[in-house]
Amino acid sequence: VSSLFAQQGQTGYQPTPENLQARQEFSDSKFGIFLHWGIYSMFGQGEWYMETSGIDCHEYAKAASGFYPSRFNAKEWVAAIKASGAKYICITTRHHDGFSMFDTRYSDYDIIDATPFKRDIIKELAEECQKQGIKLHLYYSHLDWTREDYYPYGYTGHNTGRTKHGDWNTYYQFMNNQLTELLTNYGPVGAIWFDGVWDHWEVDKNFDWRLGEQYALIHKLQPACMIGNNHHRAPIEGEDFQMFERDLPGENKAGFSGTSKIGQLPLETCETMNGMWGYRVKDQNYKSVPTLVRLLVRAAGKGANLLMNIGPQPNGELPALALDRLKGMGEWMNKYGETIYGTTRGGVESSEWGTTTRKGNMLYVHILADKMPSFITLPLKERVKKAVLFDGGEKVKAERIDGGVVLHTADLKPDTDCIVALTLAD
Ligand code: FHN
Repeated sequence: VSSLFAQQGQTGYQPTPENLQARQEFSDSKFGIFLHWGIYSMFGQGEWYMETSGIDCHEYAKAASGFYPSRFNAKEWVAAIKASGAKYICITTRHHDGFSMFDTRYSDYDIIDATPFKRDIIKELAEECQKQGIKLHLYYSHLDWTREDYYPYGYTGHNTGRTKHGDWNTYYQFMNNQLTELLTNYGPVGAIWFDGVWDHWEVDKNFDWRLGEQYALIHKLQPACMIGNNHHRAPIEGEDFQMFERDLPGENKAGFSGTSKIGQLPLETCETMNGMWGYRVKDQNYKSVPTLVRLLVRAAGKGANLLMNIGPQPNGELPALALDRLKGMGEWMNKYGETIYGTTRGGVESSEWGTTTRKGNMLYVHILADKMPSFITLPLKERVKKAVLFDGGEKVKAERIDGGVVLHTADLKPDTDCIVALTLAD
């Protein structure tokens, strides 16, 4: 299977030096914010509303003429996100419903032609990201529940009233035209975040998305632009990072990552702040700041970034609870970001008590448990020169044993993340 998928990629891909540098910066940044925003937000039932409720796509499309997010303010969004400590924003330019949130020449089903708002949200966001110094990644759906040329059908979208014919080549060209717009009109794009190829691969593993050609086009337009694809499989040639949905690398709780072996590329895990990607009016069940922080720390412990999702409201505001969580995460990152940004996995990647991150000769032991363990054993080859609490610098007893070091942690106070900083001998 893996060679089959490999064939679909950009054969002979050699990332440019700018691309390799972008990968490094991405890996170092550890934290991004995901935004699922579209006309689906108006229904308040998540981004799959058309499909899950079996709504005719032509009826659904009428909602566009009522899309007027009067409170949208890119400057406020970017400022709130930046203050959380996140280093990049990934936003849906076009989700499975097929509606384009940017000004596209290739369809009238877009923010400019189909809504009274007539403002290019992606442009406003891109300009503000540039101004405030945060990277912009663009989510782009391969799957489309509205276009007739998204044919043959895949796994989903059978009840949305599309005509059962269409020319696949037209659709492929349409996607490439839109990708060209996105990579030409919005300044430097940090990444294209693809989603939806699984729609065909679920029914036909051999379905040829012609990804190789598409990836080559992207890298030609912006060599530094990274490509990630949420195909829930091991990376394909031409991709620049590997992503995991609702799971940390190596886990498979959500059931999407069964075949995703961890490769050599930078890693990213995406997760929702409440339970839904797109705005869901009923779901006020936002994870607490400590829970979110612990997730971020556990991801960093596995060498992965956390891409934390928010579903903006139809009026253009970020939900108050999301803003509260952004603020809380920012306060934590201001104090402890040094143990997260620019780190790699620390060696002990996941344990009930927590995880570890590493930077140079510093090893950070993140104790994420509510009940402090009496001892923590670390399989360390290096000698520990110094072991202190990151907060306050109090000494922590570190005892050399055969094959490692034992930290005496019984007297430490549990916290969201109680961090012991170890200085290792060179
Ligand atoms: O179907 C989408 C879903 O709406 C959302 O965009 C998530 C984000 O990872 N990805 C897809 C499911 O795999």
